[in-house]
Amino acid sequence: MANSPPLEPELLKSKFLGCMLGLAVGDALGAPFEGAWFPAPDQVKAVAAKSHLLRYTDDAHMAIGLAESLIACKDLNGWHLAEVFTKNFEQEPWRGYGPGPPRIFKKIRAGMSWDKAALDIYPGGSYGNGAAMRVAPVGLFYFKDFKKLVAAARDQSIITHAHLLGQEGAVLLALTVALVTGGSPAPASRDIIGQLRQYALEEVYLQKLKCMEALLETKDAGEIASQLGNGIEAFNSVPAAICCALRHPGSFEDAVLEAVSLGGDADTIACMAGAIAGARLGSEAIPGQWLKKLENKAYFEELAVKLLEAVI
Ligand code: F2R
Ligand code: MG
Ligand code: MG
Repeated sequence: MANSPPLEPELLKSKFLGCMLGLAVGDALGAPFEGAWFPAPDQVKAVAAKSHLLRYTDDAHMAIGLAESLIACKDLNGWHLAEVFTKNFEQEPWRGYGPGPPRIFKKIRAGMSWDKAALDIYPGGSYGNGAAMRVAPVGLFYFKDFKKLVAAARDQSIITHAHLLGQEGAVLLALTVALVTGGSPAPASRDIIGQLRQYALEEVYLQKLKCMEALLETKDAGEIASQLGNGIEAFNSVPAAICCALRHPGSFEDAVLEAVSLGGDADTIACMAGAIAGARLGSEAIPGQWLKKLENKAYFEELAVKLLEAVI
């Protein structure tokens, strides 16, 4: 981040680990509640406590692909990333992917260009939250350069989510991750909202960012879902996830449990909130009883460290 003093290497490592582990933990905690009606935080904790394995879904699976490609190419390369997404989906198609991406991967496998395959699945491209749910590694990789971050967040979207509303959801999520990664202490929640408002171009996001300030203080979490949404569309989930993370700047657990408790697209909202909360607070803030059950925990850690090595 421009004008900020450099962070201590150990602190930065903890933040990169916190982001990659946090998105996976959020996805796995939310997965049993995707489509549920406002589950209570205690119910979410109880289900996690009974599980032997916290299994992640397409959200974290695609974030893995994005991290792998950024590490391999040392930049966002659309051709390479499209191939990695396609290969990873072919290896684990059972991760609960949205309806559009598997059709796009088939076209990419048949030789279609990475920036064309998504254009005719939905009118104007998809505005689903699939581009935002996976974008956190872009926020880490480009946390010092917001111009490159915005371009990379859009390019990685175009592979599956070409609609401007899908792209903008990814830009806002990646920017939030970068803002909380680069500052120590991270900027105050109101300042983050103010910065996001300078980058938002689409009216629906501008309007929701405006509502978010008042929601920072509300006691009624149901208001978040009713004003910001809890659905599969990027504009109905990215603002809610950012809001949950910004409402709880000192607690990973509270941010993620609140995100799951919104119901609707619970795994995805919690994945995005977990990425932000983990990047802000570091890996030590993630409850150990969740971390020790996280599927492929060591691989998320390996990717976080390699992403960090690529940027310092
Ligand atoms: N797929 C799911 N959940 C379904 C249940 C999974 C089940 N548990 C299992 O085990 O299989 N969740 C995942 O999908 C979401 C991300 O979806 P993505 O990648 O954005 O998909 P898609 O198809 O691009 O868009 C989703 C829907 O948005 C609407 N939509 C998008 N663009 C539109 C447009 N231009 N016009 C009209 N509608 C548009 C459509 O309804 C799409 O189906 C995450 O929740 C992830 O967890
Ligand atoms: Mg999912
Ligand atoms: Mg979901």
